[in-house]
Amino acid sequence: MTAPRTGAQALVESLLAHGATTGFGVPGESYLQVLDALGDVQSRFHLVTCRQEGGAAYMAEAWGKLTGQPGICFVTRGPGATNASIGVHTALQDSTPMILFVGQIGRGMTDREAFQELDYRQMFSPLAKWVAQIDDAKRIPEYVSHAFHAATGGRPGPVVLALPEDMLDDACLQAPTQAWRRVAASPTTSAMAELRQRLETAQAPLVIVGGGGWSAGACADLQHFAERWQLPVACAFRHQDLFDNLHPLYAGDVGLGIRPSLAARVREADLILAIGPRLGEATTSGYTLLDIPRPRQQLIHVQPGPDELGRVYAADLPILAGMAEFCALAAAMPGPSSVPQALQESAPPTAQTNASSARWQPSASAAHAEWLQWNTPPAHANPSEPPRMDALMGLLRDRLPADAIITNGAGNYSIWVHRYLRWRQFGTQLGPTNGSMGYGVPAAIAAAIRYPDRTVVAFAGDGCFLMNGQEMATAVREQAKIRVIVVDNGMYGTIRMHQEKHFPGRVYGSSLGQPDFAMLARAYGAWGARVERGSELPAALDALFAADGPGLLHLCVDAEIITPTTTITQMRAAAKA
Ligand SMILES: Cc1ncc(C[n+]2csc(CCOP(=O)(O)OP(=O)(O)O)c2C)c(N)n1
Ligand SMILES: [Mg+2]
Repeated sequence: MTAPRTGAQALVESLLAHGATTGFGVPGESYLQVLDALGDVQSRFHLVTCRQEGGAAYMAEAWGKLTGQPGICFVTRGPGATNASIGVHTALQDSTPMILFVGQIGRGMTDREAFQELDYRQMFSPLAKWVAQIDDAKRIPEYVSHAFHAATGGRPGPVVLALPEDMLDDACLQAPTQAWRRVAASPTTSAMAELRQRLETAQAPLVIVGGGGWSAGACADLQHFAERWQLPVACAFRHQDLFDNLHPLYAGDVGLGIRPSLAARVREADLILAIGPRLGEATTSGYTLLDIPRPRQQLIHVQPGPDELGRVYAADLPILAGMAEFCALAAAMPGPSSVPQALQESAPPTAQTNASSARWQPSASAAHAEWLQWNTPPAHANPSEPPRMDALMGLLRDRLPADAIITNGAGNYSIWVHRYLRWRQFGTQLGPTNGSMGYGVPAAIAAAIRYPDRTVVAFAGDGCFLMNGQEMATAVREQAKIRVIVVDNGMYGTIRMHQEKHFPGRVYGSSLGQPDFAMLARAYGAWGARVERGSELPAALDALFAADGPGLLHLCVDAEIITPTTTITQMRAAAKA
């Protein structure tokens, strides 16, 4: 028992006890007491006041993705909770630990459709790992501990906790619990033995990494394991920071618009070791790379939670394990034993490779060479043309430090980002695998608050930017040094692309106007400039990176160039043919 305090004070005390230092939110009269209690601990907990709950929830999600600690978000009842739901869906599909606290109507008014009343259990049950309401202030320490463990344990994900406003005034004498501890399964000895034996006999294995719950240590172990066996490693959609892209074993990313030669490698592999990814629609080219339910390739599927194992794919070897736990054992596992003389003669082992891995080492090197070529932006002779995304990527990757954090939302502009940038270390890519627009700017703000000394670049389309561009005001207030690049083609380009494929020439509902994004940035108090010619790009980037606070480049690109490989005219002609 501790000194008497209100439920709101006990809640804040519990957050501190679990190590939370930062939260994102939009205030509401439903949780004034929590705001008041947070005001008392300002030096220990930073509350970032946002402009829309969608932005706040994305920031909390990005915080969770970056740190592995649950991202904390506070919103008010009905209208606030519904706005925040986009971030909860992102956390669900991206396996990100997050806790959304929602102010709720008083307990005595339930089921009257009181002002802004919403049944959170019903609304969030398909979106969150766990949804609950704290009806008894004495149980706050129990619920908060449960929330941290539910958000982080097994497959990480979002938790929603409703806080009836009158409960927040009740007394709570119960002390907070000790800080949460990560709970993860370890692979069994027999599973690791079987993995080793399957690798020994494989002819063309491929590792695909992805999903949530990774850490820098897990990535380092993954690299040791891959090196010992000379395994080619591909990264799942928007998980390109799990393996050093310049490592000779890096094969590329298995995402939307996959490199055709990598798609062929996935199809032709005889063993897929999927460490973490669910192998969802974006990672399997619309469920075409692996047969369902029984892939043609042997499948070893490692998942942090039991639900995905055997759900879509009948794996030959399902392994329930945390990423760190699996990679630690994989790194410690002895390398390949020698193989029959005949095989050694066809591919003699080198100093770096050992016998059985030598079988596929040339193929791993070829995959990396293919990727390097795919990743090289083409040269363009005429810089007086509108700025080109491939040229921008070429310039950017020369100047970005290895620890720069890159964010984006959804849109065709992201295809160039994913194709031409290079990720060198864990925790440098924040992209929504649920393809949610409007993510780039808020995610960048969270990243810049967490790592004020690192370079943070947010990419947004003209459509994407205006879904959460209002958070530029938050960036300015927080002095979050984000570098935003708005790729303006005057349209919802992805939708236009699909229209041209399915209804060539019939464009409806996908065109946008062209606001002055640079002026808009300046209106928020940020630095802003407009780029209309490719030749202006180098100086514009210099100025963007030199800006004191948040900055924005408004890039007026040629709408014709709809992907790195095709134009609208070509696409329309192909669809009509
Ligand atoms: C929140 C949300 N709404 C709608 C969509 C559907 N959608 C996917 S991409 C896209 C267009 C993106 O436009 P923009 O940001 O301008 O990028 P562009 O494709 O033009 O490069 C839309 C509307 C989505 N993914 N997310
Ligand atoms: Mg656009």
